[in-house]
Amino acid sequence: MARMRSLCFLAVVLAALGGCLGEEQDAQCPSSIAVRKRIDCHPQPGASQESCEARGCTWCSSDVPNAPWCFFPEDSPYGYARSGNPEQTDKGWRVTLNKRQAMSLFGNDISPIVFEVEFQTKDRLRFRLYDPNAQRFEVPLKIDGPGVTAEEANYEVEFSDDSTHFTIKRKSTGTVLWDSPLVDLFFSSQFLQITTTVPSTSVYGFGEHEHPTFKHNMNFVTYGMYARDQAPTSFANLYGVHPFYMCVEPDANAHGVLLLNSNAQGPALARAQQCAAEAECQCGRNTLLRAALTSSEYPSLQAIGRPHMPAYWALGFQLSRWGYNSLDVLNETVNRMKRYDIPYDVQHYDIDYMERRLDFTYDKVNFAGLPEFFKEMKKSGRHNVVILDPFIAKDEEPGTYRPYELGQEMGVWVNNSDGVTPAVGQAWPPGDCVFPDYSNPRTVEWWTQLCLEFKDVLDYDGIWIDMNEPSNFMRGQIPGCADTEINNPPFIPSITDRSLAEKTLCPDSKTYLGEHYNTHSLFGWSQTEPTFNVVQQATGKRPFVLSRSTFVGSGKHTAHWLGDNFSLWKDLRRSIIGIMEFNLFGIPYIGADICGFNYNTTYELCLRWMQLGSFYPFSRNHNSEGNIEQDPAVFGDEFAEISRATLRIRYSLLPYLYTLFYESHVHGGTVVRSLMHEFTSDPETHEIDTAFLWGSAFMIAPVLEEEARTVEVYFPDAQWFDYYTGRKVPSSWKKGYYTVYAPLDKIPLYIRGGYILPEQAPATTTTESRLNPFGLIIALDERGKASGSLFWDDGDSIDTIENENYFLAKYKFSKGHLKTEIVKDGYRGADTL
Ligand code: MIG
Repeated sequence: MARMRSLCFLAVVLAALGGCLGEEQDAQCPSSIAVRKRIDCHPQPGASQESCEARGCTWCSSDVPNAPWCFFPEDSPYGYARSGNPEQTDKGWRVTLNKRQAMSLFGNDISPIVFEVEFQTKDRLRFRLYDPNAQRFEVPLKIDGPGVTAEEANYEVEFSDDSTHFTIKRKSTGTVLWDSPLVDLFFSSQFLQITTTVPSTSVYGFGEHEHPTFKHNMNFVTYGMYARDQAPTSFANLYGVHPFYMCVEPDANAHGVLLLNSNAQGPALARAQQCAAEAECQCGRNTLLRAALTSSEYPSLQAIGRPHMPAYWALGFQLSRWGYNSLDVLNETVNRMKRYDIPYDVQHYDIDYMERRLDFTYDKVNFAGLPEFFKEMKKSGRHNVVILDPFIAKDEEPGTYRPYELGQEMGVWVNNSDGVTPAVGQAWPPGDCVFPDYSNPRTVEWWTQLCLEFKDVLDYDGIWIDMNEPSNFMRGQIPGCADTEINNPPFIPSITDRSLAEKTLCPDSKTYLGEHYNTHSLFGWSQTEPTFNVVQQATGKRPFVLSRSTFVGSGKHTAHWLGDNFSLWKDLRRSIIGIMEFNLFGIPYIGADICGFNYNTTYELCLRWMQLGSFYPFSRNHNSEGNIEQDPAVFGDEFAEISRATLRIRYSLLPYLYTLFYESHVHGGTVVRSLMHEFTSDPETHEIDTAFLWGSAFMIAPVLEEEARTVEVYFPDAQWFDYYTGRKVPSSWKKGYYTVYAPLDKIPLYIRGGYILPEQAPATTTTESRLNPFGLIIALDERGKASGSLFWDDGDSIDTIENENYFLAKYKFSKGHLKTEIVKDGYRGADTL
């Protein structure tokens, strides 16, 4: 039997929601453990009864798909036991754990280990498991808090009386949020496993993955995490790493858990019973498991850093294509966009603008006149974003390619295991290439200098950083990876190819922060902040950065898109899940390639995608090389008119969207959110991932199926108004699904009563729309009340909030009167509008 599991594996078990159904149990089994409660004792492939029993575990087959056949026995003598009493520390306490028996899954088990609890804030606690006798790699993210006493904290951490579990409880309700049996705990040099039980099956998060549903299925699914250049495919590890989940408790409280680890890892989710689920986490070598428990919204707390404030223009519609291949083709595209007057703010330039795919060059033949083209785009109120890859060609004629020569001189590359010679791989540029190590301050200096100089060549407004997993078109660098423990660990989580070197560098490569084994998934993250800073320096304006690889906290500096999706209806649908998840990960400025990247799109798919994509926070139509053109102006009059109309709705609501970004930048929280997020106590909403909200008040219910002319829309308990007519939906439409009409030219949109949304007359660019009159949409609730706010500033200056150069108004409507409270009057631009 081939079983797959991962390096950091997190399992989750649910408490009874009104009584459990019978547990499934195989009568033939020597064990009374319910099948769904089994904890895998042979997480690597190739288990047999012999190898299983040899390690003292129980072997028994099962019909339940993916259930482990080799599992820990009842009353397992393994794992760790507490030794002695907890000792007080600054912000909490710590206790020593000793291994109970010599049984090892992958060798080099560590004992004793320390379990430490810190009460960072009332709502956030962190626990760490570490080796007291060795310095191991830690993710260089400082997650700390002022500290509160155990009495002040809203959570209680306990070891059970018999010391076999540690649990975290919500004090106010007694709900157990975390419950780890110490017998399942493994802490060894290259393997870490922890299991826990969660209080419900409403579990969300874990990325970056393409998930078939927003709320996770718990039938022994495993989500491998390790940054990878991989087109979205179910259960494959993708570009970024976000080991975070949120769980909605049975009483509609919610908590989030971050497993702060950058090694290859693979949370697995299983449902222990009909009404319970179970989790395990197995991590890589040099692992410190640090879990930070937050209150309901992980990005709402300062823990990981709040999202950056995008420029106003960045909320406009954006166009991209890999494979314009010439300025003529691009010109034609732009002209037809103008001819149809389709709102459009940003043009992206993919690698075909470069000369032979060399960073910091442009193709002077096929894109002759590109610098002038940038200037014209600018003059028309638009902005330009250029792509840069992390690959630097090393074999150009001496004296002709400064990015390489300067980098070589400064010593900025990722090195081989010797720590001295640069790692050499192959990717887009001709010949061999080297990889800048952005975790090295010298590399940041080098990158900054080149990006600043390039600004004089192409007057860009933003930088798109692609392929920064980092990708490499080989398995490891030249000449391949040595067969060592670090390159071939005894256990590899369920990541694609079960190799840490496939499509990237060897794990033993050296970066400034440490071995690639530990820092691999931090590559894109480490490139992002320096790129943000240099764009800011180069433009003197609010930076735009679009990064493919992200990690915990990336939202502070970057936008993200969901990668190389396919022009398929399934991908249209799943993009909603992706944008909701990235909002949970603190990267609200997120979108998917509209009309799909891989494959040729079709008229209807692309049209429905333009409608949905008009409501992505990051709204960009992008296409891969060799596919038919798919910009909204290429399919003729009807298509262009529908796209124009939908984008004009987006543009008119941009003041609302911008205000939501302000809120998320200043207070945390999401911009796009699920219905569950707003109507948490309605269990029906927990499953909904076909519709979503902008903030609290604007529901988007797109058509997701071919030939469909209706949509089943769930209306949670609130007063809803049809956006198009301003009319109330029928008063009987409460807490239920209703069929609404959605002809080809319409995406169903609803406004929630009780809210005030600022709007502004739309135009072809935000540069123009920002000069138009404002309005307020006031949607009353059943009591005739509504409230809302408007944030406004000049849209692209740096730090307008910190410098108080902004306008903020709060609106309240009741008893037929609108009251405006000016909270901040630091920006005048809106006065006359
Ligand atoms: O190997 O730059 O995800 O958006 O168009 C492909 C070319 C490299 C991958 C990106 C995609 C981009 C493409 N890039």
